[in-house]
Amino acid sequence: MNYLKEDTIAALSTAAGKSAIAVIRMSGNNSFDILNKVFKPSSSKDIQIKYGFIVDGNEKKDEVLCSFFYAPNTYTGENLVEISVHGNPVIINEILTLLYKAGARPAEPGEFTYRSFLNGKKDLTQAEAVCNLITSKTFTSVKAALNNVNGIFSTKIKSIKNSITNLIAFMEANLDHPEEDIIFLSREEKLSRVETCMKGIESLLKSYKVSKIFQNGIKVAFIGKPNAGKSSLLNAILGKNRAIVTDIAGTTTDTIEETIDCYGVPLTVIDTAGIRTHIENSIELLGQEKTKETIFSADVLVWIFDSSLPIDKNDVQIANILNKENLSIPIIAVLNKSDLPQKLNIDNNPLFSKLAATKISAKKEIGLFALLEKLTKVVGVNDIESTNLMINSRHYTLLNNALEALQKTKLELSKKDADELACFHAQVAQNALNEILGIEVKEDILDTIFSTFCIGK
Ligand SMILES: Nc1nc2c(ncn2[C@@H]2O[C@H](COP(=O)(O)OP(=O)(O)O)[C@@H](O)[C@H]2O)c(=O)[nH]1
Ligand SMILES: [Mg+2]
Repeated sequence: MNYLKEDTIAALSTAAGKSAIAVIRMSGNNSFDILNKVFKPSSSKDIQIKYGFIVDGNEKKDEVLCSFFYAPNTYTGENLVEISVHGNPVIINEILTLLYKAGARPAEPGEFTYRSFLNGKKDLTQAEAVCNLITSKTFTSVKAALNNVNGIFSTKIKSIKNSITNLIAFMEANLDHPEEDIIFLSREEKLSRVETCMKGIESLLKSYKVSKIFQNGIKVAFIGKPNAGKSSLLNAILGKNRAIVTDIAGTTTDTIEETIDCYGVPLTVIDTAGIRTHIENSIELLGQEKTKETIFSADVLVWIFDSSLPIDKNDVQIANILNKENLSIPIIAVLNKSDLPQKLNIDNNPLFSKLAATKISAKKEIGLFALLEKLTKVVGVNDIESTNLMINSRHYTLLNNALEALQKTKLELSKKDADELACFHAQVAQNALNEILGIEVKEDILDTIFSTFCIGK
């Protein structure tokens, strides 16, 4: 133990895991100095903290700190209190029961954030990102979620929407004053503005695929014949002995799954039972069935070969399984055991020649970074830095709707005297963008969004 009293110490005080808030405590002479180095105060919020006791009549229930946040400068926009209590579920339940008895009711999932949205503290994209901020699995996805919470995504949407609103105003002016020969905005200028808006939307749509990968991660299955080194590769990538490695073929009979942060992508790697023509027992048979299921649910396959041996009937069997299933997912061939004399040649065999191969040694940890890099590229994550927004499927659908409506606007504008229809389609695009921001959005859509939140957020 390192119990030097002069040190300033810091640790998480609340339970580990995902929750609406967590408290980090720091104590020591340098606490304030250290905090000043990393904390940027940004609000003039009226906050008051009081020390005291939660009581039931005369009976003390816990020693607590109550933070009072005064409306409207609070998370929800209403008067808000945070009670810091001792982290024992018994105490927590007791205090909640007291609050409910005294007149509060249990909050629904996401209801604090819902109120923040209703009170105009956050638009819908910002409110949605609060949930992503909690569930994001890597630093990169946290950063993207934070950008959304801070309104970077909504600013982009608002700017496109404002251009459309502006354009609609010009078109309506023309429609309202047909008798006057004034041209408020030339046809070319209108077209060029529509095209600029379309480009803006297209660029956001492009980020969707990568954004989804950063949020949901990708599933990579390690397949190959027994003893190729699948479990060794899993362990080498994880940096720990998660799977049993032996030179006895058929050691891995169940699938083993772990998630790592691979250049910001949550990468779930799955070690599978080796596939071979000769099966020793029913456990191995079940294991191989599971391997096949894993192959179907994976986003990428890493097919591991033992490069110290020539191709054998087991490799051929795997090739046949993969060919038969006509899989559309990417397959990376990994030639393992590059540290041993090389006897494998897959180039001249039509069953394997299409595979782009990567040489590694799982045992000596050679070529692992190149393999991970290849994995992220294969799923379409090329420019990690460009992925700084969180675009979900709701946004994606609405952005597509907006784009389609702008395409129609453009088409009408290129015809003669079709300003009315052009104007109509521009309004459809405007509505879709409004829905992204949560303006005029239907109640049931809001319910669906906020019901996925955790209680207390
Ligand atoms: N020389 C060498 N041996 C390896 C390498 N990778 C795995 N092995 C050995 O090959 C055997 C089978 O490895 P294992 O990871 O259990 O293979 P699996 O059946 O595909 O999971 C073990 O004895 C490992 O130590 C490597 O890169 N080089
Ligand atoms: Mg294994």
